[in-house]
Amino acid sequence: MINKEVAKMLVKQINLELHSGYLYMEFANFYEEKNLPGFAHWYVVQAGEEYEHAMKIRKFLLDANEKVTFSALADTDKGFKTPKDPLVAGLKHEQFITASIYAILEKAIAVKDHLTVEFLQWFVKEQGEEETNAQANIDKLEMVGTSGSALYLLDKEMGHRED
Ligand code: OFO
Repeated sequence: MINKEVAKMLVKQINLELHSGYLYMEFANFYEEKNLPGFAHWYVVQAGEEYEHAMKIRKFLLDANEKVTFSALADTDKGFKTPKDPLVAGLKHEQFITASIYAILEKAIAVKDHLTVEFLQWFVKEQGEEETNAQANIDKLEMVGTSGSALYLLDKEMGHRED
């Protein structure tokens, strides 16, 4: 039903999506430590989204009768110093994930795996949103600058994220 090499790339993508969630939970750990519970919440919600992305790919593969197995997750980035550091790392990470999705899509196009090409359209759109959100978080924090009270309010706003 789907091309074997493409299926292999999708299995790897499951690992990357789970790793994204792992990474974002590490961001949340950092923000908790910095007394920014709103930012921590935002990334806990984001980690949940990443889990959903992984499960979406898993289901697609299983529905196509492909074998799915999991492998170890890579370690997370640590050593952040300022509240902006994880946000910048988050944008870079999403750009990396977008490139990975594009690589699978390009392979699927090359081998005429139309089912996967169609399936990945959702991820193409989603990655556009992920990068926009990551950039928006950086922009907001830059706007706030070093003002403690503005950061407090921004943290409150981040804490309102529902999905
Ligand atoms: Fe799954 O979108 Fe972020 O990584």
